Amino acid sequence: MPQKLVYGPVGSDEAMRLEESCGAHNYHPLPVVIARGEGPFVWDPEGNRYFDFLSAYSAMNQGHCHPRIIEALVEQAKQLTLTSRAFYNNCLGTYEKFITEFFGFDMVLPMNTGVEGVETAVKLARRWGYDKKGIAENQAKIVVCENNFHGRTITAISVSSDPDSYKGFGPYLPGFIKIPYNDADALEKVLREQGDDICGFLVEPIQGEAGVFVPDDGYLSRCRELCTRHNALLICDEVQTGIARTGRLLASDYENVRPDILILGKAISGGVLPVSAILADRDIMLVIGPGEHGSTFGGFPLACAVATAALEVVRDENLTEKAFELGEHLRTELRALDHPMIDLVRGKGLLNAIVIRPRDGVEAWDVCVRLKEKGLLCKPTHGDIIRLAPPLVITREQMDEALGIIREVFDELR
Ligand code: IF1
Repeated sequence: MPQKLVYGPVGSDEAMRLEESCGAHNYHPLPVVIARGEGPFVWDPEGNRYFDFLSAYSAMNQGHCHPRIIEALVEQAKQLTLTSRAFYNNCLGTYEKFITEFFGFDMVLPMNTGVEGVETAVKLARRWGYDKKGIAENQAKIVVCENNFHGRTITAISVSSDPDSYKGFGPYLPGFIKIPYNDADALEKVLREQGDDICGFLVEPIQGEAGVFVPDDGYLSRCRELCTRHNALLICDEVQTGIARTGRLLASDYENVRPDILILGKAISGGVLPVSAILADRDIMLVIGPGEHGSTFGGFPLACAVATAALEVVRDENLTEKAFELGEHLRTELRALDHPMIDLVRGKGLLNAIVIRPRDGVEAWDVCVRLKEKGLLCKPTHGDIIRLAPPLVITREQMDEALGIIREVFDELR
């Protein structure tokens, strides 16, 4: 009898074995397999429940399988999924009106992944530099920050300072100038010296991959002033920090900063589909004309339906205010642990990190494994940092239960 191959769900051991043998080894996941999700929880195939304190790197701000978003997905899927942009469709314009009003910009350019948003912003800024600022052909420069994370394409790794990201993938893209993060004086210096050729400054309002590094108060607003003064575009990568995650709709709202180009991704779809976008006003956005940029899927009808529902959930469930309040609560309680292995706790809203002081060979990874065993999932970064970023729909009671798990694990490590 020939064996019948059936695609379908498998148990944890088999799932891990299959990924190991058939999938590229470009990730090193925590040894847990997720089979189902709802709100702030996920379950493995064996039925164990976990708090999801990673939220797919902040893509699941609205929680797993939010019924309103899933309903929008299913209803739209029955009507129309993709047209390409060769034709109009009856979803895109409605979505574009909605999202531009939601974030207060004239226009949107829809893409799919976060890094495509970054690519798009880089192209738009360069084109603006040539067409509007009068930079000589091929001379445009974009200023970026050390320890950034903007994704995995050649552009993004060309500006990375992490050898894991860029080493062995050269040659790299020219046209970038790297300065220290959280250093407005460095920005001022480079703008003074080379400002005529600088079309933009690309920055994360909080650096996620760097370990939830929160810059000093006033940093972003000074960057805003400097960009305005030197006629360079302020480009904020809010792929991770945007959409209520940090306790404001955008992290740049903390300083009342409005970027010239805003990059969004991840939670714009509530983690349901890859949806990203850049937003800008007309005078900037319209420097790109027909045929000069695009994507087969960018702004596809499913994405329009899902992203609209996902943003409505953020608004209607007051996720911004919830993230702010629960974030304060989380940090207060974590600091109160006063644990010898906790060097510091930092973050804004529900984008947080514990910096671990490794002890007796116990590192951040081991802490995450112990948390997993007690029912809470999170991911270490840089060996000594644990990111805590639950879905924003988590209730205060659920947060306290999760804090109980964290407390238990650290108590065992005293
Ligand atoms: C991975 C980190 C998070 C981002 C910012 C653009 C992108 C990202 C500010 C690209 C993506 C990710 C991707 C994920 C790990 C991750 C991450 F650990 F690297 F820093 F979120 F915390 N701008 N961030 O954070 O978006 O193209 O992936 O949709 O596995 O690489 P993308």
